[in-house]
Amino acid sequence: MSLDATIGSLKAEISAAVAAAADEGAIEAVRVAALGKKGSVSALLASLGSMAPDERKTAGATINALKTEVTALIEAKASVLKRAALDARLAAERVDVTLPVRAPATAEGRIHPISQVIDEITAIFSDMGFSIAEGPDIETDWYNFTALNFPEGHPAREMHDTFFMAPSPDGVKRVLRTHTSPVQVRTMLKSNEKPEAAYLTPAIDPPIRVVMPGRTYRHDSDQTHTPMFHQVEGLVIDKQSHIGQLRWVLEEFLKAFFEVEAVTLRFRPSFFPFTEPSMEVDVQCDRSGAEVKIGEGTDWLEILGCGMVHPNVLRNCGLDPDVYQGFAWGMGIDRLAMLKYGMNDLRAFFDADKRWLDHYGFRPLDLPTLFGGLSS
Ligand code: 2NL
Repeated sequence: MSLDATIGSLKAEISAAVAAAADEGAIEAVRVAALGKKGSVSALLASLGSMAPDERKTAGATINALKTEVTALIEAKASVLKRAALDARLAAERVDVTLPVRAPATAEGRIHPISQVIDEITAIFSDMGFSIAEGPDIETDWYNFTALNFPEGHPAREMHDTFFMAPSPDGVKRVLRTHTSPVQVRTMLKSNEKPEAAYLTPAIDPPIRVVMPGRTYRHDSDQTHTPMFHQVEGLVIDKQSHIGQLRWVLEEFLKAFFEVEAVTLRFRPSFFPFTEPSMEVDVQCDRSGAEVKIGEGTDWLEILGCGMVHPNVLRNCGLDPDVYQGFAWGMGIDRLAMLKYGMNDLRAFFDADKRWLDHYGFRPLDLPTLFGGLSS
């Protein structure tokens, strides 16, 4: 084939390829195939070396003209395709400024009322000088019952509707804790799985002032009971702790928690294995409206249990009951939350219904503090 014919067909071939190239990748492939080191036009230029000098002169001019033309053709198409790609990207990534701004997680998310109430309770007791303690949900029988003066085989162990764990290879009997009292035992004792070794080893010296909020478990489920619920207990141990101080602590707590000026409490005799004497406490309230109002009215509402720590419990925790005495109390967090925030079904707490949480939940950055207002 003559050089002119070769050039003609090459030009037609490259032009067709350029026309067919649909995107930047395709036109780059055409450029490499024609002008790259092993490209068709480059191969033609390389063939100049084997030509006679006068033939090379005319052929060189023709081939170079082809190269210039092909280069211009490819560049023109490449710039069109580049522009098209940019347009497509701009169209695809366009922001619709008329859409509403999406709220940040801190504005959308809600704190569960139980978490909020635990924060409120710990804020109040921290302010009174108490520390906060937590412990395991799975407890040994010793920490949950024995140390707390529940005699072995005593019906009270069954009365707690206890979830007993399957027997474990180490021979230690375990339960889902039925109250947060074992955390108090752990506070009084060095944390030790073996009761024998823990015996008579106080972890900290009194005075002890500690509150423990947490999950508790009992085999009970109806409109006012869920198998998992929350309790907060408090413990004060010193040489001269007495019921007068207990009464003051409870009154101060309830005033701060319900955000009222005054509360009136009524103490009734009761029984718990771990306290002597034991008392149940009612708070004066008004139940005439849709919601219970604390701090006014002529009705009574049972709100907590308390008492002086039983000498056997002190002894089991390595404290000499002839030197130390203390008081303790316990109350249900879920019920406190329902009372304060006017919810009527306990089970809704654990339904994980977003609409309920949107309604009753708290904003994440509104942390309860006594100086900022507990729930404002
Ligand atoms: C209630 C009653 C109560 C305690 C809990 C306690 C803990 C230790 C020693 C003595 Cl380590 N007492 N806790 C005392 C009295 C009552 O709870 O009705 N809770 C919902």
